[in-house]
Amino acid sequence: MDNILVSAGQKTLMYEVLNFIVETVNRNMNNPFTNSPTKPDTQDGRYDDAERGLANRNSGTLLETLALDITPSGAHYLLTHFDTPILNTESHRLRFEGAFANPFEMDMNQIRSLPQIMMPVTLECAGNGRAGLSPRKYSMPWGVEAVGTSEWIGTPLAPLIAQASPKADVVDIAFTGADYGYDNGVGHYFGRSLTLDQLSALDVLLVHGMNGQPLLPQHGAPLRIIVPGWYGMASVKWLDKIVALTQPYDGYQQIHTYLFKKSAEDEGLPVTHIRVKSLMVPPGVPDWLSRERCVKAGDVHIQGRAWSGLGRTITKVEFAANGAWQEAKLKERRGKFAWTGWEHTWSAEPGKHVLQCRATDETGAVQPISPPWDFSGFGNNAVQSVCVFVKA
Ligand SMILES: Nc1nc2c(c(=O)[nH]1)N[C@H]1C(S)=C(S)[C@@H](COP(=O)(O)O)O[C@H]1N2
Ligand SMILES: [Mo]
Repeated sequence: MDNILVSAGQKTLMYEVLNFIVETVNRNMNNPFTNSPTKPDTQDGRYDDAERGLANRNSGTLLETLALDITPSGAHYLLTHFDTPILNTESHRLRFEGAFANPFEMDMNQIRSLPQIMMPVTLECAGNGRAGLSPRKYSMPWGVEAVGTSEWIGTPLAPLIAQASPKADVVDIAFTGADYGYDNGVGHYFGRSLTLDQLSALDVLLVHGMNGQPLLPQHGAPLRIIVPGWYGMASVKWLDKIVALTQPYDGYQQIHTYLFKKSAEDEGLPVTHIRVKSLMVPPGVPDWLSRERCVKAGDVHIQGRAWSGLGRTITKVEFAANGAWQEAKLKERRGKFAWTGWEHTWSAEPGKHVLQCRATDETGAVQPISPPWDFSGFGNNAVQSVCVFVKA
């Protein structure tokens, strides 16, 4: 380009154009999904093929298992953003790296030889209830069923962090999984972080087992964390790295998603602990296609579960048929981070009825009747409504 016919100004412009082309090509090479950079508009109650595919992969729990304290493993809800990585338990390593004074790695035998505990913890997806919002966000279309309780088996994380010894200027500890994929054109391993203060306030568990069995592949085998009392996104599956950071963690799942926002422009507040909530086992029997329910008139035993974040106790559950609230009976909970069973006897009279339940926790927080607004549909803890037809 050292041609006398091209002026210095033209030369700069040509370089700028060339640079622009190179940058665009690079960006697009890093993002193979340029055809769908933004999510399509949604219509309430309608799901497209991609969402139906997501719903098929990320199954919800069966509401009838709410009759049990512990959700049978195969019926625990699933939320996996990308594909389930098939990892080799024998060769799997957990690495403590970054700004630790004593970085180290461990294999699964070493992890299993540490002091073992079993902790019943209720896990709920932050997007549970998203389909109940209007307008709803294009995403995993959860009804009410993204919740479950397992007896997680593992070892407390705190002593291992202490052993690795975060340096004085550490601000965040990041947890990274082995699953890689794209969201909005950004390729990343699923990862989340907690501050040192959060870690010392939470009973985080390094988990390799669930309900007396090794973790199932879809629940994070061979290793995950469980962050009790927080929505599920914090409980990173397929864990292979714990990194001490001297700058705030900027992983995609930490800074671009899991924010309570009023609108797209809103800066947002991080989603953290679970909001107070309850569900009932829909009584009676369903119709195969419509899922409408039919109950016989007379005394009907109603049961369900109620839970809240951070180990808060449930102080009250109320049950209503057609808006007439009555206090239900609470059962003992299995542990600080497990849901509380409740039951009630309903005298069912012939006709159509709407049944509802709502919980209150020790802070006085109570479930709202209509969904709290959130742009992404996070944290919907509105009361569940079940329609039943009572036959004489
Ligand atoms: N590595 C990894 N961890 C993850 C996820 C994921 O997609 N990848 N999903 C998170 C979300 S959003 C939830 S709600 C829980 C669900 O855990 P489960 O599938 O075992 O029920 O896992 C969390 N941990
Ligand atoms: Mo989730």
